Amino acid sequence: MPDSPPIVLVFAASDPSGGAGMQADILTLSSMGCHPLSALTAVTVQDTLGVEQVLPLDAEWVADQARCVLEDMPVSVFKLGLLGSVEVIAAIAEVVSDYPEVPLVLDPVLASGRGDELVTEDMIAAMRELLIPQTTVLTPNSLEARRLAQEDADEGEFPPLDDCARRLLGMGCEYVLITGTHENTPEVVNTLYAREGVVRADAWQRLPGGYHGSGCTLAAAIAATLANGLDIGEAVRDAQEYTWQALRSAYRPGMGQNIPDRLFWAREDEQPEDEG
Ligand code: PXL
Repeated sequence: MPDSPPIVLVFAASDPSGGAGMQADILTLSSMGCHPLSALTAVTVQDTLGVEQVLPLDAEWVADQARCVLEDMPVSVFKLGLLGSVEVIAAIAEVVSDYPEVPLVLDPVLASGRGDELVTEDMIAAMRELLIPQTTVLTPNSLEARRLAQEDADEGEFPPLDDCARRLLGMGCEYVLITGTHENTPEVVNTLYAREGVVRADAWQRLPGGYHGSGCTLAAAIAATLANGLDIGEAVRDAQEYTWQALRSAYRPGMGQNIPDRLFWAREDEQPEDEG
């Protein structure tokens, strides 16, 4: 029997549109050669146009899903997406604290790409206090980085992104990758920070249109490259390359946003006009 591929345990919410959330993570991890385990945190009702409802699961059920598979299989990396409630955040924080040697990728999902709010202020506080200190790589977009870093809402102006990264590292994570899709720059610049400063900054051609699930794809891809044994710099670079290719090959199955094609490489032969 062949060896098992590296195993990644995902905590995320279901997205029935297949664009973001658990479905995006499972597709990405499988496409990148990992075996995904899934602990569902919430159920959403949404399509490619927007999120209509979010129902968090009972926190004990989330912890039980994770503990059951963790006792059966060796997990190489944890990946966290939309978490649904303060109670779920606390339950996950407790589970992962029993595995301090397992790298943890935290995608701090605060709102959907289309602007639907997906967290409360209490959930942001719980993420800062309970999860960021256990995080290996935090993957906020620039909007999320500013919100997470600004603990005092009365502070007024948002701090510059370098400052946000320093503050987030000060909360206890090892690395922060701030993505630049929402910044007003000709190219998208994603910057990886450690306590010593900038580890790398990568510029990508800005692709037209809106994508549903691009952040999930990138964070899951980082979980996959880490699980495949790459060091942090290479892991973040390869994950960005994969994500950019998936976005470039995106399709529009409904009336709303484009969905990244996480299996772009398997379809390359079907598109002879695409140089790929
Ligand atoms: O893209 C962030 C995200 C993550 N997880 C779920 C989502 C979304 C955005 O809509 O619905 C379940």
